[in-house]
Amino acid sequence: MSNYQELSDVVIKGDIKKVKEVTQKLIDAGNDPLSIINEGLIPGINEVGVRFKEGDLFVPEMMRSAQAMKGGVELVKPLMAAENIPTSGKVVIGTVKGDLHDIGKNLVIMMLESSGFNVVDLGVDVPVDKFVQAVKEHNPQVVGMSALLTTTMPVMKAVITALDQENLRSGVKILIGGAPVTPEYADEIGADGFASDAVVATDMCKQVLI
Ligand code: B12
Repeated sequence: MSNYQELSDVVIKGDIKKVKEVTQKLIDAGNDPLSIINEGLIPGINEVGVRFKEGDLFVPEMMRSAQAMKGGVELVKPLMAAENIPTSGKVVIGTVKGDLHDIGKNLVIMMLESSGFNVVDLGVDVPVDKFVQAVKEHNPQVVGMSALLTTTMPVMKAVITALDQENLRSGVKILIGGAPVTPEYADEIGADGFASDAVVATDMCKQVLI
């Protein structure tokens, strides 16, 4: 019998083969795909962060765990495939310049797409002008920015300032997220919202369209 704790443990170990195996078993046993992510994979990678901070493991291990987690997410992804809903809006999203973390951003994209949103993924390490260009080109209702490092959070402010300067804020809501980001920070830099996880992010994008 596989359980969520076992899945977290194999993410912590960075064992991609086992992560895939346990994820598949949980899927086969009929577990909810979102619970597999939220109760198995995410607690595992979060524990990796804690151990990294404490100096119990290092970047190569963190990298292996990230790869292992992605292996699990890939298996769950098809199960979240778009229910037959018409496209409800367009979101441009990226991880800001200097930051290579994309697991959380990709989960947000997965949830948005499975809720019928059309998502333009700018990837990681996205410079300010690329966000600005993308808003001009795609005319989205929402711009999403992800930052996982305290050192890259200020780039989100730089993007907002640039969009303001180009008069591109009307009709575009800016949502920010990532582990170190807070609602207070969102207020401080003039973002329209903050979401702590992919489900909340998707709900907020839906609200923008109402
Ligand atoms: C995996 C990981 C890595 C992997 C990333 C692989 C990848 N492809 O993403 C690798 C090994 C590459 C890595 C590298 C580094 N990392 Co790192 N990493 C992590 C770790 C363990 C997990 C991050 C993660 O994926 N979490 C799981 C996801 C699901 O959560 P999430 O990202 O928060 O996303 C959710 C929400 O925040 C929200 N959300 C996210 N984005 C968005 C966007 C929008 C628009 C919205 C609305 C919502 C939203 O929804 C998501 C889904 O629920 C964290 C620890 C942690 N707890 O955050 C450290 C952590 C972020 N890393 C850290 C550090 C220091 C580094 C390095 C500098 C290490 C080094 N010395 O080289 C480098 C930096 C590289 C760079 N330039 O970016 C520190 C940051 C400390 C700080 N205060 O800034 C952390 C906090 C670890 C620690 N405790 O010290 N890392």
